[in-house]
Amino acid sequence: MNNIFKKFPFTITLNGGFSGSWFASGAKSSGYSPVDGRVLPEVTVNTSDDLGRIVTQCHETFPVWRKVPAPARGQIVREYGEEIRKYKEPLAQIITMEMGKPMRESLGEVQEVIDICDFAVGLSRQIGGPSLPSERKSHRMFEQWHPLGTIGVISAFNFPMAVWAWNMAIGMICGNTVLWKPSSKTPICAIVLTRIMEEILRKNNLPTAICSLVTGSGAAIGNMISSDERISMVSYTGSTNIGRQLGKIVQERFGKLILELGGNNASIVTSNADIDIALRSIYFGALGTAGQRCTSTRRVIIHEKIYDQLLSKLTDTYRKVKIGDPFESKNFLGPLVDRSAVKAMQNALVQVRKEGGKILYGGEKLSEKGGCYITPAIVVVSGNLPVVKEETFAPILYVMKFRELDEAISIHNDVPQGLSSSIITNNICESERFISECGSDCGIANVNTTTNGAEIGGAFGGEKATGGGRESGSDSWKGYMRRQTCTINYSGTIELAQGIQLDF
Ligand code: UN1
Repeated sequence: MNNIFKKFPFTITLNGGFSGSWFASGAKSSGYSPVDGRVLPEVTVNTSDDLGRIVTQCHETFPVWRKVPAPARGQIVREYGEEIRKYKEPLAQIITMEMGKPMRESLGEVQEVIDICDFAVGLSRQIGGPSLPSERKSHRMFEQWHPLGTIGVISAFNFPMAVWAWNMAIGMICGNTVLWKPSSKTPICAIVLTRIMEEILRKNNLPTAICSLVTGSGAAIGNMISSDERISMVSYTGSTNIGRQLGKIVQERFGKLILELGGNNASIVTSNADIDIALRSIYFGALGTAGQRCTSTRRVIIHEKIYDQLLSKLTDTYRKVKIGDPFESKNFLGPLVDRSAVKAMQNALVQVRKEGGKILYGGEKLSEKGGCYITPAIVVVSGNLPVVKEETFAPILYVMKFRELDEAISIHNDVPQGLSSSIITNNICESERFISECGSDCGIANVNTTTNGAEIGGAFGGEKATGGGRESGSDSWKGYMRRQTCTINYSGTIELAQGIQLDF
């Protein structure tokens, strides 16, 4: 890791907290790399007292930042994106080292950081509301959007850079200060990204606490962020269970929330599917990031006519998948993030067997260094068994059969989560039904492509137990601002709405 740090033109100290300066008074902790089990550099994490100080700084910086015109805020984000472009390779290496995703995907993740910065720069000249007809003469009514304050971004290990970047880039151009609590599995990614932002803000004579960082225990710090009234909005990406708890705390104080929780994404493959497209979509959907994306394909619902053919091709492809060191480009599947993820995968497989599922392939722990490598599993199930309804963050693909499309759609929707979905078909009626109001109940519904790998330009998020939040593109920026409806009377007299007369 120290060799990677040398590629940056500044020193990187691993004090996990930043708000104008780097500090951390908690314990020193060091993780291990899932790539080979080597111990990662020690990070000093924050205490709850540190957090209090960081929130104060970040919050007190807000009045300065909100007065910077939005397009000028966009220029800061533009400069940041340009800096990230320069360090794409070492940043990707840090991701791979810290959480184990293959380099090709880490490079993709850094690209996502760059893309959202570009998107936010354009957006910084577009955030605004409509002008609306007033029912009163010589009155003008319109909507405008104001910054919220400090936003707390609690992100997960699986996208240790991109998910923060979605929130940071949009949050910053909207005029908010941003406090980031990364996953405790990936503090180094967060320290380096924040360090780059510090340089940009300093160069522009802006208070560096605009983008602050806190590391440490997820439970303690997450709860504190959620209950702190000075944090106007909490954007949480992670499990449905934690999201439910944090959501209640934020809601209790009427804070704003963006929840990006579990997915249980399925692809329906109909008898009119191009089998090769189905195979490739499922392959990347289920195996990308070793099944550790919120959008990973976890279930495949296959028409009975092509079931045997597709399943046998899928199993053959799984047999051939190259598993190993994620720094080596020949390998498609890297390790899981840590040994507890391996355990969780094995537990789910034991459970599904008990519930009547049949493991067709995989699920073995491999002997590679670090103890985090597994073979991906294909499991045949009769439907949404209890364990199938849960999100296991691992490459387990549950396969089911259907006869009628309506039946497939109802199997598809019969899970608590509602993030992403896809249908593989060349029949326009089938695809239209799938994306209609009677089709997929997910926030993302794709045709002839993967459930994962969403572009930053679209709104990202899902329904039901996925939490309902939207981040990234389209009009997701509205979640980062407060709306104000204004009525201006230039009539020279007073007229009330709804025809109400004054009696004097
Ligand atoms: C996530 O897993 O939390 O759609 C984010 C994708 C990525 C983002 C996933 N662009 O797979």
